[in-house]
Amino acid sequence: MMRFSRHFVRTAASTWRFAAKRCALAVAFLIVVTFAGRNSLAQANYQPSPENLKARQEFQNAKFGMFIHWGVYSVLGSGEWVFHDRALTVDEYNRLPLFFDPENFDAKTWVALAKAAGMKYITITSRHHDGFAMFDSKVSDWNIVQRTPYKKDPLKILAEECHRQGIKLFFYYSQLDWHNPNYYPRGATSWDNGRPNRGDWNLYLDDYLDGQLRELLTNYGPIGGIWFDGMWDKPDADWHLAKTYALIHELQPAALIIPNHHQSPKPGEDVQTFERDLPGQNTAGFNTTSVSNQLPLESCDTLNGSWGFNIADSKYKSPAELERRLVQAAGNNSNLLLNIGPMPNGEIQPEFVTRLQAVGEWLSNYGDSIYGTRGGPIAPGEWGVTTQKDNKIYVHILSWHAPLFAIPPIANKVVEAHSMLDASPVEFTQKSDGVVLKVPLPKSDEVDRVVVLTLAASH
Ligand code: FHN
Repeated sequence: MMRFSRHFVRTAASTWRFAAKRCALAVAFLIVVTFAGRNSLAQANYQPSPENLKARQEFQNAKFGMFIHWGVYSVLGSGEWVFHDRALTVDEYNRLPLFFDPENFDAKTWVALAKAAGMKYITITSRHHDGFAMFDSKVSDWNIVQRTPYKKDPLKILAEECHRQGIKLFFYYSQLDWHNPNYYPRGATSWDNGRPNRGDWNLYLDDYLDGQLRELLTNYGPIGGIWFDGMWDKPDADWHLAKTYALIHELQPAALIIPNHHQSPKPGEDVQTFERDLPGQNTAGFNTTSVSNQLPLESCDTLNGSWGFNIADSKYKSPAELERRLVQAAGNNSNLLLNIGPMPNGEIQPEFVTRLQAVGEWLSNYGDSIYGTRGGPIAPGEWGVTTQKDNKIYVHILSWHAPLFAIPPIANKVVEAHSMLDASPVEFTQKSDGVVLKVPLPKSDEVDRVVVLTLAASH
């Protein structure tokens, strides 16, 4: 038998040890991936392109967007979950497109309203959970051009108008599908709606879903991004995210992937969004509380209580409440994506129009304290929030009743302070333990008393 030198034995042993360790690591890694959900890796090693990073900055600067939930479900005026809530069958729901003919849909009016509200981008439902494509899809005839008397592609019209008016357009796309038989195995929200008890999940993802995403990212010009929703219906399923995310980043590198999966961000994603909650909060009960410090943040909410048109929902938020949410979002370094549900004829109900115009009026005076800012430097509180941009800090006093207001220390020297409402000077003292402001008394309808602090140039 061959004799091996001690040195050889030692190195062989360490090589074996090393190989064994590597193996163990690989196995551990595989186990983690498997059990942590096949999606956790998503687009591993994703390096956002320079265009994507630039788009993220522009997204963060935009701060305020219009969310639009519009589809054949709007006909029934009971919100976008009516298919599910009434446990309709596919055959029954298939009649709905026959009644969808939005003769008053006018993209100019919609985009002009978003601009009048001070919104910088629009995110519209290209397809919601009913799987109905609100665009001209060659992947399936379950779409607005082939199944409705309208026979036109409103997303094409809207995209052209957005490009014309300089508003970015994002497409909401539901991964959940209550209509497609290949959305199988079914998920947590399914009911027996007549679909066969079998289906091809890979076909659904690779041909149907990716096929339609390719259409949305090819046929409508530059798109701001894709806003995914519905993965929470099957959180542990393999959604082929790596392939889908790579497809989007390949077709439009600047397009942002914004997943509303209520989980912490995965590689390949470009924005973290929260539903009905500010980042880190979870009053809605399904939001993750882990907040990325890398990705731009967004918080979406409804103007009344519904996403899709709901004829019985008059729980409208007041302009003051909407302005407060926008300020609180900005103070938490987040955008606000505010939703409207247009009516089935394509008109936007006046209660939405007047409130959006009022917010736009407010932004025409206070926009500088929102657009292009980042949250901080002072942490948000019951009293309000701060936003910052260049050598300015905007102290947004939302609820404070005493004449003096103290904030924690600020790194830079404050050289001037004034009220944003009327530029009147605000007295202040700055010491090592903080800054004290002699806050102006609130005007009756003043939602947000903004004190602007100008900082000395940092050397
Ligand atoms: O089920 C959807 C709902 O219809 C709506 O689209 C919201 C918007 O963020 N997201 C889901 C609920 O989490």
